[in-house]
Amino acid sequence: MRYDAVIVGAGFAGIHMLHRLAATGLSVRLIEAGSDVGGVWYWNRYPGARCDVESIDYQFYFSDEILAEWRWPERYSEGPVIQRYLSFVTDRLGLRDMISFGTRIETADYDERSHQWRLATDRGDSIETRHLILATGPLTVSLKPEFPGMADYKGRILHTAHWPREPIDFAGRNVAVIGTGSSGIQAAPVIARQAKSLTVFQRTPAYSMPVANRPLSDAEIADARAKTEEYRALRFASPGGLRGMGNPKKLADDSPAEREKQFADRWTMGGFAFLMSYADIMINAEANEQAASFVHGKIREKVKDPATAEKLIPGSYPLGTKRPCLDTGYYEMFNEPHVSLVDARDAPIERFDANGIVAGGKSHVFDDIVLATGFDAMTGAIMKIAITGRNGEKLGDHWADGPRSYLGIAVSGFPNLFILDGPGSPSIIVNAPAMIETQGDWLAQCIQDMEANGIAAIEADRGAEDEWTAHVHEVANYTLYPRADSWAMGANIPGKPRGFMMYLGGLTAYRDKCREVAETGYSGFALTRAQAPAEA
Ligand code: NA7
Repeated sequence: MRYDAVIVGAGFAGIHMLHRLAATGLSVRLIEAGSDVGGVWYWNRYPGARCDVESIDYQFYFSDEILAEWRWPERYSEGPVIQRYLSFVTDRLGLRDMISFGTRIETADYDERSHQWRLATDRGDSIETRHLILATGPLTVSLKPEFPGMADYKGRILHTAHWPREPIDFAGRNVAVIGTGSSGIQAAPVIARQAKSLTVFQRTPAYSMPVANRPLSDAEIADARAKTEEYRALRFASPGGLRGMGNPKKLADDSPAEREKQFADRWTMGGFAFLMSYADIMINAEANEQAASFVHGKIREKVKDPATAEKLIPGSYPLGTKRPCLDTGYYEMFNEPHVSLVDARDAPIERFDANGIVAGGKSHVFDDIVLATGFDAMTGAIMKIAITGRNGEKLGDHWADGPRSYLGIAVSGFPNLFILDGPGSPSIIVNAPAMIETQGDWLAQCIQDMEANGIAAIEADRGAEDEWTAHVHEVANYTLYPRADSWAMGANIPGKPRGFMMYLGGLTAYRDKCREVAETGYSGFALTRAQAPAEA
């Protein structure tokens, strides 16, 4: 099989890229491991899975038709609704026949002479393609810790990132949830409503803010549709890829009373509005501490047992430096008599046994254990493919000290390999669909320019890669983000190189940089002309 371009992964990035490239008339194939589109929303089917970006923002804006035809039921969408949306988009754009489901790319080798990538799939197929586009997602490869004795456990073990397709009934069961990131915090209150008992095992307390979800009225939908042009412009002009929400003021601009009101109003608005109470919360430790202290107060207000409340209060890292969670009734759940918290600070998980978990010397009996333990984020899915570039260089070796890229899209030594939503890009630190449209539009234009100008290969210069990678780290070090042991720092995976993996300069600056690179004839890239056919 031979294509002009192969895309790997049928989430937002892959579907948008497929649409853009199919429209150019190139032959394109999308390869997807799952049985349907959706990406992270296909795999993460755990109860309570919900997007933490508002539905009106978390969608494509490139098609007026799709915007007019799809109606979001809620302010924050449930996972299955987003999966259905992507399925709708795929069919509406006539893309489904261009997707091979149930297939994984295992190896990718670049042939310098022909400028082709040779791919091998887990089905034994060989594919040749000029352009290889990885839309494999930042949160794809799950992290499943190996606790001693895990194999002896007789009950059911579930992972939030690989939830079974059939409904799971927790009625009458004693359930454990390990992990208090977004997945654990969303799943636990839903499980608690069914289960006989729920025990949450917490290693690091999270900051969680109320999502304030609600149905969207017809009037709100009509209003959003009428403002399509305005919203489209706003999201691309905002650092976060959103319609707004940011307060341009710094904390010091307001009096203590004004700050308290600002925090309270934004807490009530719900979602990430609170995190954007002041422009300097993520760069100024004092502003951050004041916002954090407001959240601590809220936790103490919500959780009736003071000892439990103190355990739930985070203190070891600044607010927002681990992605904050948005919840519906997470803290309140601990007021229920059948819900308890085991804090690893005084009772770390020692092992599993046949009946459950031993923590802090105490045995806990469970029918089900839910692992909400996260992902090998940003690089995990890319590293699952054995990628060999020019001169036999392995991507794993090139990234041995951490991911390096030019614009988060291209890697030196790996011509015509493109990464979407990956390390070195703003990725999911900004609104993902806005970011994905930015990169997909840029890359579709780049490939069209290559076609039009007889360019067979494009490759990031080592110098441009060095500079961009240094810039990504420099911007991160200006912020408070590196102060947390987060997945974005690679800190949740033992032995993974440490460094903040997303570009924190904002979507607007990133768009400007990508545009400038294209307008200057793809500066920072080496372009190789296709060889003229030999004369007869
Ligand atoms: P996260 O945010 O990485 O959360 C994983 C949680 O699991 C976190 O509380 C971890 O504690 C905990 N964890 C991981 N390994 C262990 C072990 N071995 N023992 C105990 N606890 C453990 O993943 P999510 O799936 O919740 O969310 C990922 C992103 O999806 C999220 O940021 C949003 O962007 C959407 P730790 O904090 O490492 O101490």
